[in-house]
Amino acid sequence: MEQTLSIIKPDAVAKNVIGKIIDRFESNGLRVAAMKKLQLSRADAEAFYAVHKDRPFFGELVDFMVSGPVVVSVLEGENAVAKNRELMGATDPKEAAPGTIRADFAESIDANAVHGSDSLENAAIEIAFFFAKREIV
Ligand code: IDP
Ligand code: MG
Repeated sequence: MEQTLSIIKPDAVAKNVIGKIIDRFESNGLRVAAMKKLQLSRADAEAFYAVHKDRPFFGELVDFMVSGPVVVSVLEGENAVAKNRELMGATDPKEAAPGTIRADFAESIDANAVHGSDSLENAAIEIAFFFAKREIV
């Protein structure tokens, strides 16, 4: 059993497809162990994406992540980290495989509907960023 962090980004929340995205997880062997909707502050977004702080798109990424509310979840299941990444599809929705969340719900490489942890180690760090232990059940 693994846990991973998922974020439904502001573009997908604005499109009112939270339920459709969560259904992709639930229909593919993942369960929601924790979930909340919140508005990230600029400090939150900068801290969460600190690994990308030297990338040219960092400013745009932060602007986008604070542009509206997000839904943050802990997803649990067998190979949850890799399974979530598979269901998400490639970072650029134009390159995402048909039937993936980004192919179906995302518009562009910056407004790409979802975030998912890229390793078990980062999943633990990202889960702890958003959730207290007692909120994960
Ligand atoms: P990932 O979300 O598929 O793991 P990362 O490379 O970790 O992709 O990038 C984090 C986020 O930064 C992406 O999801 C996307 O929102 C944004 N991003 C990545 N590359 C670009 C780019 O070239 N232009 C604008 N935004 C980008
Ligand atoms: Mg990433």
